Amino acid sequence: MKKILITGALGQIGSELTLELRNKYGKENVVATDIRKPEDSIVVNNGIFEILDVTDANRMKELVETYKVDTLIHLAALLSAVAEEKPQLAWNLNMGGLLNALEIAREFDLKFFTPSSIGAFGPETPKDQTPQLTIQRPTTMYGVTKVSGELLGDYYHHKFGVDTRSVRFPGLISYETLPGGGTTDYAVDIYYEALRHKSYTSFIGKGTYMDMMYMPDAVELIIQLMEAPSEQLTQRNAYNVSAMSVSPEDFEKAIQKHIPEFILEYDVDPVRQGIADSWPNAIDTSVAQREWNFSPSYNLEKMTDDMLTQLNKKGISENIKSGTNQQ
Ligand code: AKB
Repeated sequence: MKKILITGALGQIGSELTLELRNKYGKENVVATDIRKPEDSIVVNNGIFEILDVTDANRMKELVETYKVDTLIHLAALLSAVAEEKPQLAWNLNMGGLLNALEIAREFDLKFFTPSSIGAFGPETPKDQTPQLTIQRPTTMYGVTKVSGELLGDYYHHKFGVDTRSVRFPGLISYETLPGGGTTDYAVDIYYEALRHKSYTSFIGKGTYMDMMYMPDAVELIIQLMEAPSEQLTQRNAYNVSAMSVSPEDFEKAIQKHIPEFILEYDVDPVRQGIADSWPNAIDTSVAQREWNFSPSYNLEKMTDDMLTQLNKKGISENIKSGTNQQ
């Protein structure tokens, strides 16, 4: 990876990955792109930033040529809950953007990363220790686009020799950028609300287990996978990755160790609960461990400790006292 272009750089993953890549590979070697350009964003202001709508193949190609890019990290996509509200838009954006990106990776011989998700599994998939290779019959449009994306990754690798790499991300938890429109978003909201109000009403029901990961591990693993020798990688569609399998009451207990008064209540959203019920409880990550040494460092306790510390530093709890809200 010498010159990297990132799409969706202002999203939940992109905003942290971009900064880490700039640190590691040099500001002049990372081109961040997104469909919007907010003036107060650190991603926009501390390095190269270009506007890019990923459905515009000509503009994507122009940027790849202008900056002499050798690696494309394609993150722009709609998440599960919003994709379920707008399935046609989700198909057009998730698949249209991906196909443009893969075509450009083929034409310019780029190394390529795009994330898949635990959303690529469905109700017929084994729920526990979900294998790397298993039934993938998702019942959401998000899942349909993720399975199609995985198949395209395989296809472009085998047919055209593109160096495609991907992982099936679980719910990602971070204190920097909020996720937008996902089923696992409750796992981020719960920390903000614990600090603001010492209570949270979960839209995901008690006893619902889903895989999760703290963002520093997610950023690290993308770099690790992209740096892994090509010949070691057997799964060009996407690797299972996860750091923990967690239910709302597990978060409750972990937060109560820091904020004993914290109360968790439930007001289940049937749409997002339906999506969560169709996903695995806990996936098996042994193939990623074996092939490129995937090894996350944050468990629930360590993540909770860091999340609350970092959010406190951002002044989230002080906002309760002052009555202002900077989020
Ligand atoms: C979502 O909830 O849609 C995402 C995901 C698991 O892919 N966080």
